[in-house]
This record gives sequence, C-alpha cells and structure tokens, in this order.
Amino acid sequence: MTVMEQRGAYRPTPPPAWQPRTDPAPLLPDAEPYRVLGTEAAAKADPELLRTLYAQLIRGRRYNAQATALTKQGRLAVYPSSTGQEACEVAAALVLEERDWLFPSYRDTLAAVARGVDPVEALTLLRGDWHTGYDPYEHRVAPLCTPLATQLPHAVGLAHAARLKGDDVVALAMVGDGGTSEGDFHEALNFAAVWQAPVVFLVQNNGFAISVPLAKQTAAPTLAHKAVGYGMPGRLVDGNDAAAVHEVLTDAVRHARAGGGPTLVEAVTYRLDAHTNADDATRYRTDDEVETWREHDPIALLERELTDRGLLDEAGIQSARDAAEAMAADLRARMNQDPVLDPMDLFADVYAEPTPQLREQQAQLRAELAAGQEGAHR
Ligand SMILES: Cc1ncc(C[n+]2csc(CCOP(=O)(O)OP(=O)(O)O)c2C)c(N)n1
Repeated sequence: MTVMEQRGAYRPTPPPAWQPRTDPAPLLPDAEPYRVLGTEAAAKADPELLRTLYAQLIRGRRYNAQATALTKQGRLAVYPSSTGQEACEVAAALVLEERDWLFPSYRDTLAAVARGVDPVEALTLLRGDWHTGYDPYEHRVAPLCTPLATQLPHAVGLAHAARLKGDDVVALAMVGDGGTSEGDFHEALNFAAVWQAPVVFLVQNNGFAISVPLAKQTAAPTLAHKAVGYGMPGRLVDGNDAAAVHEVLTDAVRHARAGGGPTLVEAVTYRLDAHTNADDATRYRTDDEVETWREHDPIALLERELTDRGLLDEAGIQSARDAAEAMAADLRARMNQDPVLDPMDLFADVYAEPTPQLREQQAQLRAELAAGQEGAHR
C-alpha cells in the first residue's frame, strides 16, 4: 500500500476516553408547553380529579384575595400573592403522597395550605409573629423559604437521605424563574442528577422576578432546557392548565419514586397581582399584558372544560364558592384576633442545643423583660 493510500484510510476519531454519558434527545422539553384543557387529552382526564382541582382553585383564589385584604387591614405584614398561579400551587400539593415532602418558596403559601397546613399557621411567618408558624413535620411541608432557591438543596438532601435509608419518599421543590439564576439552583440540580435523587423541581415561570422580566434573567431557550445540562429530563407545561400541571407532575413524581431520578418542570404562568402588597406592578408592565393573561385564567380554563362537558353546573360552581367563602370568613376571624406572644419564644427551636451566644442573649432578654415589668409596677 502506498503512503497516499495509507493516509486515505485515516479517519478522525474521538479521544479514546470520550463517550457521551447520556443521549440528550430524550431529556429535551417539548417545543411548546403541554396542555390538556381544551385539547383531545382532556377526554382522558378523571372527572373527579378535575372537579377536585376546580374546588381547590376557587378556594385558592379566595385565600389569595383574603390574605391580600389582611395586609391592607394591618393584620399581615406582607403577602406574596399567587393569584393566577393557583393551578401550579394546587397541583403541586395534590400530586404528593402523605409520606412525601413539599419544599415551598415564600410565594407558595397556597401549596402548603392545599397540602393541609392550617391557613392561619401558614401566614404566621408573613405576620412576623413566630418562626415558621407551623410544624413542618405534621404535613411534611418545609418552611416557606424567603432566601431565593435555598429550599432546593434542602429538598435534594432530604430526598437523597431518604433514598439511602430505603424510604420511599419523593421531595417536590418549588422555585420562581428568578430563583433559577441562584447558585443554589445549580448546586441542587447538579447533586440531584448525579445522585439520582427522588426530587421534582417545579419552576413557576410567572414572567418576572419582582420587576425583572425573564428576558433579562436568562438567555436559555426555555428554563426547562436547563435540565439537559444536568442530565435530567426537562418538561414544559402550561402552568395555567391545572390538568396538565397535575399530569406532568404526577409523571415526574412516579419517575422519581421508581428510582428514575429528578425532573425539572417549567410551568409557564403569570402573576396577576403585584409581587407583594409592597410592590407597584404598573411600573414595569402594561395593563394590556395583564389583560391578555386574564383571558388565560386557570379557573376560567377549567370551568369551561367542566361545564362544556356537563361535569359541572351552576349548583356545583356555587357550592365551590360557598366553601371558599366559609374558609375566608374563618381566616378573617382568626387573623383578627391579637396573637398572644411570648418574646422568649424567639429562642425556641432555633438549634437542638442552643449555642453559648444564644444562651447569653436569652439571659439578657429575660433580664430586660423582668426589669421592664418591675418598671411597669413602680
Ligand atoms: C438570595 C436572595 N436574593 C434576593 C432576594 C430578594 N428577592 C425577593 S423576591 C425576588 C424575586 C424572585 O423572583 P422569582 O424567583 O421569579 O419568584 P417570584 O417572586 O416571581 O415568585 C428577589 C430578588 C432574596 N429574597 N433572596
């Protein structure tokens, strides 16, 4: 063979140690957000589930309105409303088994309530009264997290530990679009995928991180695409379609429970209210934009599906509204009672074993309170 013929036989090959770890194609999200309501897929949805979702959405909307009203009455310091995002909130709570864990952000009071947390206790933190306000172990709902994305590594740690112990537990962690820019988001997703931890990450892409629109947050094609870089499936879903969010999350939870590892779900939704009662949303978005999203309201979408198919009538709608009103009346009455607080509770449940500094501060406060009481008697 001539030298030229030998050269012709040469084909460039990858470096010997190189091989793709996973085929990226199955991990990629759909081109468009997955929808059920108003499509052929709706016929397969369980009517009882749809009715349950509907009642919960109505209750959730009323809860958001009541909590927002309480901020105006001075009964609540701050409330980050999830009006417009109720489908995500409710579905996240309903897809979990009792033994599972929910890791909410500050916006996800409704998910906590839908999972069984007392509606008043869920607001205690936002009233500034007491640490978390509810016992996280009672309904397996971690504390509402204000530092962005910190709940995500917590969820991964819990899920990984459960798996090592042989417990059949899934953790579902919720985060906003802005939270995906945090280091904790990266660390959580990376660890979850490497460990194949039974976690579901639900990103509620509601368009804004306070006033920062998604376009200034990321250059990724979608937030669901971020999953591929970590080696987990990314799913894109219409976050206002309660049936679709429920189905996608159910699949992701099942996948995690079966040992398939984590999933990143991006739910495309919209925050109809301001960021909190302390925010003026008209400074950064137009009324037209808000109106466009009102036409895609999660309650209206589900109500149309149910009434069109004869699964819900006027009496059914009224009964869901009455139940929501009763919940709101109870919430109002209980939130209007002045809480009885012991300042010494500040030190309770911070650490299993208080640090020397905490003990010192505790003694100081006790002395100050005693001195104050003595002063009051003089
Ligand atoms: C670590 C950290 N940085 C900044 C903030 C201040 N902050 C509170 S809410 C928020 C926007 C978060 O937006 P997003 O994650 O999209 O969630 P959304 O409020 O829309 O639900 C910011 C920057 C914070 N709470 N924590």
